[in-house]
Amino acid sequence: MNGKQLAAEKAVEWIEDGMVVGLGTGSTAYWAIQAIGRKVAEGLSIRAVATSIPSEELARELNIPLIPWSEITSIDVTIDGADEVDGDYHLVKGGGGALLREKITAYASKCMIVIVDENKLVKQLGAFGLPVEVVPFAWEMTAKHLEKLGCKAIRRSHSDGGVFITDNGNYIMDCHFGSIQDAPELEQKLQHIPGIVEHGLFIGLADRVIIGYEHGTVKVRE
Ligand code: ABF
Repeated sequence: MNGKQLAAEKAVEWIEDGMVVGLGTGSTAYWAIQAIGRKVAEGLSIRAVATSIPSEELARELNIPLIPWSEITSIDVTIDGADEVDGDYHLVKGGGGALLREKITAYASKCMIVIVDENKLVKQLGAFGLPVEVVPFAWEMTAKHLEKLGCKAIRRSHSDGGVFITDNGNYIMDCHFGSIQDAPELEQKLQHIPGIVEHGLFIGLADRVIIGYEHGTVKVRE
């Protein structure tokens, strides 16, 4: 098993019968959903919500019971990946383009477990372009407002050049700051720019961080 798989398998140990579970997005969350699928096949009784259409499709393939958001009042545990994790457990997420649904899910969760391999640990956020979801209307103007914060904002596109559209019909601006000195301060500034739907700074949302190492160990930080 690689670090991502180790972290994912460990995280699933916290899932118990009767829970409502948030299913993350990305290649690390993929392994958690696979592990949950195995436990469901062995009789674990849970209900789940997914943070993206691909994760929803994977859950259906694995017969993990999905429920509408209208039927839940909270989520017990969400397991999701991240692109960067700093020492304060602030995260950069959204490399997979699912940050809006991921943040809605994390915010509604009693416990959010972040699963990463060692490569995601950073001293300072920002080397990874901060994903920001914006509405298509006047996106170029929104990009200008983002760049005034000190980044290069690039609209995400697919390798074939087509514009990346989120599950919610919006664009992703990848904002290259180089380094983010004060993530909470940047979060406050982002909240005030009209046209931004959500951003990939997850401040104070991670309750537990599980790190898988290539040499086979797993660390849990509460
Ligand atoms: C998702 O996990 C995204 O927010 C984040 O970009 C991604 C991390 O990617 P991976 O787990 O594939 O390394 O939650």
